[in-house]
Amino acid sequence: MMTISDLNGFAVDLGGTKTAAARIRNGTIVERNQTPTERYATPDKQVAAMGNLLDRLGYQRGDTLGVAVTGRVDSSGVWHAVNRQTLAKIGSVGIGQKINSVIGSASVTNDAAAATLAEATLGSGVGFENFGYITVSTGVGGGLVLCRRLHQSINGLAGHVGFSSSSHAHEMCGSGRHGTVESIASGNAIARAAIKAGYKGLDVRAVFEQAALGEDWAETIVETSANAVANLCADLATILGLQAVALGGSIGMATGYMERVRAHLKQLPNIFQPKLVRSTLGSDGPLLGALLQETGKY
Ligand code: BMX
Repeated sequence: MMTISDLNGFAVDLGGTKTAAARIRNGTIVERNQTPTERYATPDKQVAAMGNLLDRLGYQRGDTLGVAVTGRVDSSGVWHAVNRQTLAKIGSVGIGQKINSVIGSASVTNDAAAATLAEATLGSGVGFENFGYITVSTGVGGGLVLCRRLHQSINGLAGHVGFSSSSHAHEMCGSGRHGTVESIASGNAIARAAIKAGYKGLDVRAVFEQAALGEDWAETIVETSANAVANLCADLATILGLQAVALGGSIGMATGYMERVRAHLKQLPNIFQPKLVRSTLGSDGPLLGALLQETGKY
């Protein structure tokens, strides 16, 4: 596997649940810290939280910095929530400019796109010409490498695979689209389904524990999520000819989840089954990818 020995600098990953920052030396995260992401914080507050994390790592204006965020970032650097329930207050802001004026110069990219770039360069996607990455986390995000290049679009939506539709989903998604994969398979969806099943106050981890103990209601929720993600993998393989799909995110990497996805994929004809692999970079992926994007080393 390739390592990037001269990848040095700082990175931030603002996800739906936590915001992490890291100091990276020779392509390795040597120090990191994190704080919960405030769902209702304004962009100014989100940038201030990034700045605090970076200060603690010794970042100084002028140091190399890459930033990954949940939500789409369009080609003019404007940040939008696709799912407005995940980040309620960000509206449409020039996030690069804001970071530049408060912290320092940085490129800003979608978190899942950054993770895809990192996996394709340093991790589970190395060697594949057409590769997809899916993170099953607070939301369901993703990225696509086509002909060895990260596929991007002017509106920043390319790769947002969680907003494609699923035959398993029957509710309105926070994106405004009915029946998306995210609305049935994500961490937020699993927590909502547990409440609907009468188990208020259980977090996603607890739902997985109950499923592992053989509780039917929890088993159904986790299985439905895995089935929706398996069919998403098959759809991506069908439309784009992906050779492999990597699963990441706290749910995607939870014990037994990938095996469940694989079991559903195996029910399909071979041609619709991409190779399913586990993310090798895990939560380091968005951080490494953000810095790769900033330095152009990919
Ligand atoms: C959502 C979307 C994506 C993001 C994905 C995973 C928003 C706010 N986010 O699909 O941009 O990549 O979630 O993000 O619309 P996470 O928050 O689960 O890390």
